[in-house]
Amino acid sequence: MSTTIDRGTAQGLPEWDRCAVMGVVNVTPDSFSDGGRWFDTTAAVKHGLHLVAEGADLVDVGGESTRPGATRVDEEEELRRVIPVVRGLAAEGVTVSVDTMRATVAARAVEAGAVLVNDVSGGLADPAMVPAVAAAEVPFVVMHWRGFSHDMNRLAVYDDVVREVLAELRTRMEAVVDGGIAPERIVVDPGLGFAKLAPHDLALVAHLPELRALGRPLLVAASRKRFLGHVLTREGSTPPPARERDAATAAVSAIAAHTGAWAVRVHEVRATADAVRVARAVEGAA
Ligand code: PMM
Repeated sequence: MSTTIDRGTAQGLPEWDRCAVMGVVNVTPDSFSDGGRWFDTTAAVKHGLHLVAEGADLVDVGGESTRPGATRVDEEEELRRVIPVVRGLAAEGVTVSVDTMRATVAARAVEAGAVLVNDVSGGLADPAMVPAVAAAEVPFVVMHWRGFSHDMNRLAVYDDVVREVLAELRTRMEAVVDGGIAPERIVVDPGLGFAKLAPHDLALVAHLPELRALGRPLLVAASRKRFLGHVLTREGSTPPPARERDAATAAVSAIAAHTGAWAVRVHEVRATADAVRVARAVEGAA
């Protein structure tokens, strides 16, 4: 089967002939969707391997919760949580990315075997991040971000969310290239749920092809997020908890894969692994 959708690639990463699946290992006691369950190195490594067995192509390891309202963890603690898990998974041959806003954590994670730096702030939170990633010569996720979790709801104000996210991502891409990161190593991400309300997230998912027009591979991370809770809420009832949003997450994965996303980032891998394979088969039959 030939690939009909050009998803782009990031220099330094393996290439997949379909949308890749990034499994999430949050080594935190408080992440909104799987908080606390993997807060131990051995359990976190085991969970990462389980995600690979379920079909994850790469595993994203993070030690700081970015859920709305979250306060920051200190650097020592973040290192303590993340580095042994990155090392353990890399030693097992897993393609590992590190989810961090700190340059020191990113650099140490790359030394421990991470091959991708996923910074939800796109380099804005730590001025040392862009030079560190440039020096490490690894790919870098530039996510759309307007501010730290404690006040990101206040920043969720847009006239035209798609146009503004595109413009702000373009500006960030230019800044990181000016900072020494090769354009071929950039991955872009609309940052669903970050300074965004449900209608903003839905509009971004509806306009993924426009984001592809930025010319870089696109990462989409809808997994278990609030906008899905919003969509799934029955009249007169409260939103289903995060853990009950995996089927909805897989639906977004199918849409994202079908519209050219390079990868989707999810907590529960199996349904999304199926979704991206169905999207691939449909693509091949077009
Ligand atoms: N969202 C979260 C964490 N990391 N990384 C990228 N690139 N994009 C995202 O949207 C993103 C992320 C928050 O979700 P979690 O706490 O459930 O992992």
